[in-house]
Amino acid sequence: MATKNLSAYDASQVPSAAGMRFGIVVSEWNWEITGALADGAFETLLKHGANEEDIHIKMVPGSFELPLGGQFFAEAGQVDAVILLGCVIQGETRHFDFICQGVTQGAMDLNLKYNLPFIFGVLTTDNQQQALDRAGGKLGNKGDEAAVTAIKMVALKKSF
Ligand code: DLZ
Repeated sequence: MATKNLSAYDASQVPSAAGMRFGIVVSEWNWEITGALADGAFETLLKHGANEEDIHIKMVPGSFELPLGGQFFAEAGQVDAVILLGCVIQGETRHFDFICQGVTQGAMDLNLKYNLPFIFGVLTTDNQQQALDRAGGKLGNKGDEAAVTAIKMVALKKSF
């Protein structure tokens, strides 16, 4: 169980996102949650200096499709980082495990294949309340955290 607020960070330690280009891929499944994650990520990128026209948002049907949506961004070649946002909630079957395994491995593979940051902003929770708590609720917003991670990784890459 997360014990820290996902939106709590030292803003002075975040590089400027001015001039950085971002793709955001959002899963439509559990939209009440993922829409809030997307809002958090978008607002956080703007807060740190990204230009609105440099942030491109695309939807995919479910979290399983997030890696392919991310790959479409990479193949188009016009972003510096891609944020993958989804929410997988435990059900009665093992579907949860297969989706989580697929999206996690898929995201890692993309990072290394394209030498581009693909940020894992997927909530994997036991129930809806845990997800709400992490999508703008009492534990902050994982979308904010994903955006900050994206900015930091783009800056890191530029530093080499
Ligand atoms: C099918 C399914 C189920 C049962 N649960 C979720 C979920 O909790 N979160 C989510 O993002 N997607 C879910 N999906 C849809 C799959 O991610 C995927 O879209 C379908 O299996 C089609 O490939």
